[in-house]
Amino acid sequence: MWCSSRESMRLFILVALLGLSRAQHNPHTKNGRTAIVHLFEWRWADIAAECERFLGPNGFGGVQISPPNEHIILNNPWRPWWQRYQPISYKLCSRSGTENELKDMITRCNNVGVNIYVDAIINHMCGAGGGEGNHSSCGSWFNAGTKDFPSVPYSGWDFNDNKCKTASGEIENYGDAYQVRDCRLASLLDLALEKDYVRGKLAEYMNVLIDMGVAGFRVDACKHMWPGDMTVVFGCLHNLNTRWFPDGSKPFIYQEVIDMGGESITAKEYFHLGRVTEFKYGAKLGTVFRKWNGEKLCYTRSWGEGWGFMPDGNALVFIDNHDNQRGHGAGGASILTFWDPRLYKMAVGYMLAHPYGVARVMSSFRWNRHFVNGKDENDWLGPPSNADGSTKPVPINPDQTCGDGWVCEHRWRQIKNMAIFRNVVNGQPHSNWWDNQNNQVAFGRGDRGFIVFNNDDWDLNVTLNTGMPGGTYCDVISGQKEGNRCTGKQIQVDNDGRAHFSISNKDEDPFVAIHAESKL
Ligand code: AAO
Repeated sequence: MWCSSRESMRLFILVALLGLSRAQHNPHTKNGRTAIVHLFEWRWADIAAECERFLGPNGFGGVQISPPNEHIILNNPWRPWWQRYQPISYKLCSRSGTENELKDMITRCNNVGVNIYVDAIINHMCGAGGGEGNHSSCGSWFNAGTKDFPSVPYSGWDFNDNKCKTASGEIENYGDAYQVRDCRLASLLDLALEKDYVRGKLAEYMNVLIDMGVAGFRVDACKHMWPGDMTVVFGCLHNLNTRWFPDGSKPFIYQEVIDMGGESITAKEYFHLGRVTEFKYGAKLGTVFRKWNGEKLCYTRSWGEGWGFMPDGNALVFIDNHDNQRGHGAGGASILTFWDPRLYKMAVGYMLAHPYGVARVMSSFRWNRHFVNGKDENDWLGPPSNADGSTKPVPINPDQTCGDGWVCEHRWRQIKNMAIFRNVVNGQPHSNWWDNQNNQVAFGRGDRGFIVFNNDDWDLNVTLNTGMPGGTYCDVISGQKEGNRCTGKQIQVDNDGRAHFSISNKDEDPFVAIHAESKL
C-alpha cells in the first residue's frame, strides 16, 4: 500500500515533482476570506463556538489549532504549554478535548466557512527523559527510556539515534545540517522519517484529520526533517474532504522553518513542499515600529521581498507566535506582542493591510511573567486552568472581550477590523504610497482601501491621494461602521480621490484605515 512500497514511493515522488508542487501553498479559505488565527491552547468546544459566534461573522478564514494528538502530561514544571509538543501517540485526545469534540469543532467551523489547520508534530515523540508510565493525555502507556510507544506502535527501531553523530545525541551546531536533521532537538526522541513504516504512520495520522475535514497543517520543526522524507509523507496525503472543499484540493501545508540567515539550512529547501513561516517578518517589523537600529517606517516602502524575505507565494507571516512571544524559538527582543498593545495593534494592522504572504493573527493567554536577568522564568506556564489541570473555557464578556486570562487579540476591534480590511482589498495592488521620510506612512490597495500610520512623536496633518471613490468613510481603527453610522473618525474622500488625514501622536491608536465597505 501507498507509503510502504518502494514502487509507490517512486510514483509519489514523481507526482510530487510534476503536479503537487504549488497545490499545497493554497490555504483554501472560503468566501474571499484571507487571514487565519492561532487560537493557542483553546479547547475544541470553545473554538467551535468561536467559529459560529465570531470568526465566521467577522470573515476569518481559518484557525490554527494546538496539536490534537495524544501528548505527555508533565508535573515538573506543572502542565507546561509545551507538553503538547511531546507526542505519545496519534490518538486524538488532548488537553483541548476528546476526538468527538474535535470532530464536532471541525464540522461546525467548516459549516460557517472557517477552516481548521492542525499543528502537526511529526519530527519527534516526547523527550528522552519522559519516563515510563501512562502520564499521557489518553492514558496510553509508554517508555521513553526504551523508546516504546505501543499505541502507535513505535519501538527503538523507529528513531534516528544510530544516524546522529554528536557525542551528546543532541543538535550541538546549527551550522551542520546533518546534526540538525539526524540528532535530537531539545532531547526530543527523533523519528526516523527515512523509514517507510514511520512515513506511513505519519501520513495515516494526517489523513485521519484530512478525512474529518481539516484544510491543512502547520508542520512543526521542519528544519529538523529532510525535505526528501517530507516529500514522501506529503505525497501520501489525501485530497481535502469534498463535503467542504472542491474536488482535488490538496491540504495546505505551512512549515515551521526558522531561517534568520547564517545557518546551514535555509527556508528555500522547503518551498516546493508548501509555504514556510517567514520569521524575519515579525522580527523586522518589530524593530521598525520600535524605531530600533535607526529603522524608520518610511523604509518599509519596499516591504516584502524588497527586504530580503522569501518570495510572496511561499510566505506565511505573523507578528509573533506562541514561541517568540515568550522568548522561545527565534526573533528576539524586537518581537511585538499583546504586552505592548499600542505598537502591536499598529504592526498587526500593517501586516493585514499589506499584500505580502498569508497572514496569521496570534491569539494568546496571559501568564504571570517573572523576569530574572532578562529571562522570563515563567515562560513555561500553561493556559488558564482549573486545579485539576484541565483548561478553562473562554468566557466572553459583555463588551465582547474575553475573560479568565484569555487575551483574544483577534477580538480587539482594531485587529478584527483589519482582518475584514484584508478581505475587502484582497487581490488589489499595493498603491499610492506616501511617507514623510520618517515614521509617517500611508498606502492603499487599489481603489478598495487605504491606511495611514503616524509612528512619529508629532502630529500628522496631510492631504493624500487615496485612490478611492469619493464619499464619506468610517475609520475602522478608532471605531467602525454600525448600520449607517460611524462610531469613530470620519474621512471625507473628494471626487479626485484626495482626503485629509489628521492623526495626533497622542491618539490611542495613531493610525487610520478606510475601505470600500466602511463607506457611509
Ligand atoms: C521542553 C523543555 C526542554 C526539554 C524538552 C524535552 O523546554 O528543556 O529538553 O522539553 O523534555 C516547545 C518548547 C520547548 C519544549 C518543547 C517540547 O519551545 O521548550 O522543550 O516544546 O515540549 C528550534 C526549532 C524550532 C522550535 C524551536 C523552539 O528549530 O522548530 O526550537 N519550534 C517548534 C515549536 C515549539 C516546540 C518545538 C518546535 C518542539 O514551535 O513550540 O518546542 O516540538 C535557533 C535556530 C532555531 C531554533 C532556535 C531555538 O534560532 O535557528 O531553529 O528553533 O535556535 O533553539 C536568533 C537567531 C535564530 C536562533 C535564535 C536562538 O534569533 O537568529 O536563528 O537566535 O534563540
